[in-house]
Amino acid sequence: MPVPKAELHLHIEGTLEPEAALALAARNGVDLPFASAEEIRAAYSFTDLGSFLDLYYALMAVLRTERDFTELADAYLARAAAQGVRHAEIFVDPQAHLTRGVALDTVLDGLGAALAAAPERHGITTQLIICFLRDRPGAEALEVFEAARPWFGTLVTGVGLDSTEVGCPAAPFAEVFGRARDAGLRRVAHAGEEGPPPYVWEVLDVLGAERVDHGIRSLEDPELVARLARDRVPLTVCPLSNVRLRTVPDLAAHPLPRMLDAGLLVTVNSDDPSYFGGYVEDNFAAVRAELGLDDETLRLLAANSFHAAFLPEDERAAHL
Ligand code: ES4
Ligand code: ZN
Repeated sequence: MPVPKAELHLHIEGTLEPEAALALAARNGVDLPFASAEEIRAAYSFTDLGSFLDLYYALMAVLRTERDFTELADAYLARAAAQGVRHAEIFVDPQAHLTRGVALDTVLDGLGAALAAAPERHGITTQLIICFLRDRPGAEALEVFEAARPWFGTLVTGVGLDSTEVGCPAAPFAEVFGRARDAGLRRVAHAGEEGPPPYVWEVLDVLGAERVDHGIRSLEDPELVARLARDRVPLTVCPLSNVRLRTVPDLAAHPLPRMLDAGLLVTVNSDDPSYFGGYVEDNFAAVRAELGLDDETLRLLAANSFHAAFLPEDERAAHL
């Protein structure tokens, strides 16, 4: 049995499996430049974050109706449950859908139906984090934020920041992150995936991020490591993602053990599991096999996931 854990870094659009993409393309009359699941999998050969994002955004074209989003999330939750996930804080990219004509209520109500059913159906509690695309304008993020207010507190519990990192400063999102704080939402941001330490400092100091997604390059700056350790800022690390996007040369070279040794609150997550070769327990199994982490360290990583989760203390305690 996989160890019980929380998944804190999971893009719901990144759970779209090739077979599901083809079925949705047929059902919705969407033309895809791929004729088979094998052809789609053959395109999963990435050289960096950008080459992945191109395919990730292209395949989303098949997601059109509320039902599509419900089925997408339900399929993820079924797989997550089998991998020991008891609590999932799920990212969604509303702008990736709005910009191609899919309305916000289609996305959020569709996901919301699956998430509402998840405790009974899959034994998983959930939260939803709306992420803003950092390669698009801050003003657009503000519009999406305001449009999503009806779902705050009930479905949407946080905001995040993702997509292209290098060359896209976080500062234009300071206003929307401030409004999120004022609205009682939690704040996370991708940083230090491809970008050097100043990108991590920026999401901490300018956005007030409470968790850093990836953050693997933080080790290059001892002062940053000291800050992250002192404040117990969780880092949601995604080992298989880092290998597939070539931010690390191979799993054996992954900085996860050094991050643990440095006293950082590290968690292991799957990011975009359909694209990166595995769900969260597959990531646990990979770091066990390739980094030689022992059972005690794996249990620590699982416990960290509940410490880093945005759960009320009584629910956190029930998992530990
Ligand atoms: C992402 Cl791996 C990764 N990095 C940044 N943004 C993303 N959106 C979806 N997956
Ligand atoms: Zn991510």
